[in-house]
Amino acid sequence: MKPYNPVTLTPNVALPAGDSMTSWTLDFGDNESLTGSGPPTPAVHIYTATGSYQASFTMTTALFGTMNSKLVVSIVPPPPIPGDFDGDRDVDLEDFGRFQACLSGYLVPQNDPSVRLGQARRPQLR
Ligand SMILES: [Ca+2]
Repeated sequence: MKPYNPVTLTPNVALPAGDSMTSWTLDFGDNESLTGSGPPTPAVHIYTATGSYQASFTMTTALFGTMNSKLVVSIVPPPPIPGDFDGDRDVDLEDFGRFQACLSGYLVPQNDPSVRLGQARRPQLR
């Protein structure tokens, strides 16, 4: 299945003159995080499930010590893709097979190998 939710989190930090960042941690809220020192850069992250995640950014500066900022990240299901009949986020030969089976009917033998892929997952007739 193709990933559908890459999220870019960009810590926006403006320190007063004379201060500098000594370390930072970007916690994505799903047990994964990034750490670094110096100015943070935008981080791209992929969440593996839909839901709400409490992300946080913690930084330590020379003058102010440790500070923390939180953000709720909501991952919602993506819109359906036209032609993706098996819901795996792409349109390929399996989808074509399902389409062909619907077009001709389940009882019509299909000789094209791509069509057989779709037929293998068709519901059983009772
Ligand atoms: Ca598909």
